[in-house]
Amino acid sequence: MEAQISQAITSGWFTKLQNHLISDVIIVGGGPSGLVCAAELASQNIKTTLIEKDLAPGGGMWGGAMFFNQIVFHKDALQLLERFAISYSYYGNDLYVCDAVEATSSLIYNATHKGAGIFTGICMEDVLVKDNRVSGVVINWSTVKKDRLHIDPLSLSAQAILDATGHPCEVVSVLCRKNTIHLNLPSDTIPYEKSLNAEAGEKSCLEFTQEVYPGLFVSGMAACGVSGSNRMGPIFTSMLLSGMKAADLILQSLNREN
Ligand code: 48H
Repeated sequence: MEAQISQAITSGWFTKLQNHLISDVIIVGGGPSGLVCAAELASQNIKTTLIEKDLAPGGGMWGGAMFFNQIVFHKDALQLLERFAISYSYYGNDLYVCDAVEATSSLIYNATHKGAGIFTGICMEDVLVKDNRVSGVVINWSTVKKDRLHIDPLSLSAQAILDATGHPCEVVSVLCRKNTIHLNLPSDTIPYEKSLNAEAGEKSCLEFTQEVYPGLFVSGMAACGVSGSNRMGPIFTSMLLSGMKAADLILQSLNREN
């Protein structure tokens, strides 16, 4: 019995990994923007892999603000709340409030249920760059990185990569640090986000959700970081909309390539 339990776990996990060694899209980071993008792409039968360094996806969504686990959205997010079956109540001034646990778990459920392959406890440590295009990510166990063990990584390939790593914009950072490249942005160095301004931050997050280098897209707070935009504080409208915009842009680029 015990051996069979272990065999079921290991064979299931390795089958999943082998099935995702080559994908259409790799999303790095399982916060709200990455999860929305994963759910949308997977629902359109795009082979989607999501890498999350923590034990559970959800990123900054579980904690609301200062552990008060409520999530605030502007009315622009209502269509997506309905689509992902997230309950909400009206607060006033076009703002709506949701339970963070329900909202986060609904996004995770939608992404997995539509068929995205989510790998947790694994982090992106580098990118694959071929012919002036990002064509994959280099991965390792998060514990290996945390303990600074000298263990070589594996890599995953895809036609498009999304940096959904939030504030540190880790994929774009490593690309810029290790390569002399020109980003599709005003500056080739990453300015990182500016101080809090809710309206400006929400607007520019959506505006700068884009392809920043061939094969590499940004969403959510990573879009603010690479463009030097304001942070918006604990309001999540643009995170959901940015995930949808990233999915649309990636679909267009896959259609162009194929
Ligand atoms: C694998 C990684 C790696 C790596 C990081 O921060 P997130 O929630 O991302 P977004 O952009 O979808 O949402 C941002 C939102 O949560 C937020 O922080 C807001 C609105 N802040 C406003 C403000 O003013 O502060 O999630 C990113 C995810 C996390 O789960 C990380 O663990 C993960 O990415 N991640 N996964 N490899 N190298 N780096």
